[in-house]
Amino acid sequence: MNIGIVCYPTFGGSGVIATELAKGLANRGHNLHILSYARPARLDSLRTDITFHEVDLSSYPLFEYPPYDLALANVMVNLIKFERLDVLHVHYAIPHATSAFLAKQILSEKAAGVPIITTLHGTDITLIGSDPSYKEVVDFSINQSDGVTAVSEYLKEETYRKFDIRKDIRVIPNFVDLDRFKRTNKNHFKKAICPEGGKVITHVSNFREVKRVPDVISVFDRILKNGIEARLLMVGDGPDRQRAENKCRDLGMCDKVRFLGKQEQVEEVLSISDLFLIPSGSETFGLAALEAMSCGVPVVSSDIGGLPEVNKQGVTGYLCELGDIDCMGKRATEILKDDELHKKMSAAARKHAEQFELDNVVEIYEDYYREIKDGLEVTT
Ligand code: GMT
Repeated sequence: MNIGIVCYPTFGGSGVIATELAKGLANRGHNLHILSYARPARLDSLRTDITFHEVDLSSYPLFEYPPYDLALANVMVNLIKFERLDVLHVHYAIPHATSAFLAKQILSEKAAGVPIITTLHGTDITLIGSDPSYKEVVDFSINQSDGVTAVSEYLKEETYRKFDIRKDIRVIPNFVDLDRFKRTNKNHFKKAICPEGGKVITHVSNFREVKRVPDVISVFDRILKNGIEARLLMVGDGPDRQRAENKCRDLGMCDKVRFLGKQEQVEEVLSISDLFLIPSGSETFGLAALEAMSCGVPVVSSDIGGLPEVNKQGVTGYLCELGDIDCMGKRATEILKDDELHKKMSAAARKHAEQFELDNVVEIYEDYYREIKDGLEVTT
């Protein structure tokens, strides 16, 4: 099939999933086109079966905000027309599902057999998508998609609760490349981080407010106060980085915290990690937690959204109520102090991650494309 995939190019989860899906589909013999305003972070190698199409935003004096959704629809029209796409799969509803609807309207019967599949990822539903300034358009665009998927049961239910959706939403969970995200020997790196030994605790995110990065620092502070010799690695960057840095200065523990910024090889950092912290205020799935688990790292998380579908209470780690720093600090300490428990949780984390194996999920998407396409051909 000729498949178009639309995504944000950022380090965030939806861009990662879209890009890894494109690579997985290409490995299965399909021809892929990725559309975005910049080359996605995980589209790192040159391949003849994946073409990247950068959506170009021409500036014009009247445009304070150049209309990205129109430029994107224009690229979609050209791809459907000239590359003869069989499927157009958009990740994150805003504005991708709306641009896809517009492209189909423009092409009319020329796009009749090309299904638009929308994958809902997170804040496109839970935060910004349900904001009154976008809600009506998001609702309409989801209902106009030929197929709709959500990355967790939680997100499916939230979508029905927040919008007036008349479509069947299929849950297709996020996935992980088990070969890439596995524990490997990085002792030299561990020694550089903890020359005198000790535990390594890691957090990976885009440092937006929903990630509650200052909570990570507070939990780490509890771990230190509980007498554990440890270092905290903060991977990623974003608006709350400064707040987090200020917090470690206030707590006088900057020497134990390393802000590593955005990293391509997260699996190397995870390979030396003993615990992963994800205290988010909103999380429809928590791909970063799954990647950590795949590297055998137990997780302490908040118990909100889709996190309980990924992190299993008492098995792969622990879940605490949102903002409950005491609980998170206590649970983290429990795991770090008890080698037997740590070993058990580490093995269980990897085992649970195996249920989200990349190839299996890519095949589920492939079948879903065929199902929706066949359905369209019957009705047209
Ligand atoms: O919705 C967002 O905030 C952005 C999105 C992203 O691009 O990172 O994150 C969401 O999608 C990820 C991939 O499906 C999920 O793993 C994240 O849990 C989800 N983020 C939130 O719900 C905050």
